[in-house]
Amino acid sequence: MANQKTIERIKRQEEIAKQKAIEKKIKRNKIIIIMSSTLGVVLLILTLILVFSNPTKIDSDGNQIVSTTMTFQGSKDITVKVGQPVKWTIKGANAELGCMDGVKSDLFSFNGVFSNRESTVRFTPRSRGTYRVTCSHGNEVCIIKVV
Ligand SMILES: [Cu+2]
Repeated sequence: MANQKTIERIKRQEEIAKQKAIEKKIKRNKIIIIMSSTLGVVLLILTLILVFSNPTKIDSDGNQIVSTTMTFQGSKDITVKVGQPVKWTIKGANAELGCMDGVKSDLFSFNGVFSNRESTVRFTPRSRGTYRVTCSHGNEVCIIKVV
């Protein structure tokens, strides 16, 4: 009888040890999941900061390189630095952009064609500020921030 009890006790202890090992494993997996999701969130935030801070690219001639797409809704707003020439490539997304083929602002005027092609607008912003870009008859196409 005493032997039987001892065997049962040992079995119980073994079961408890097994249970503890499983719990340890689960705990470790939880830590791994939390760490990797934290890392994922951090990477996502860094990517978003990089995308939205929109660091200006500079070509070998010192031009600030910007490119956007022109649709019937206009173009994405751009941010450029003061005193440095800008090479702004605008790609027309639609075949017929109509009045939006010509754009103007206090920084430049451009009578090119964006419909179904890519055109480059060049200007050098001389003073900081927020500039409206409009189509040929005055509707806002986008905003240029000079910083
Ligand atoms: Cu218009």
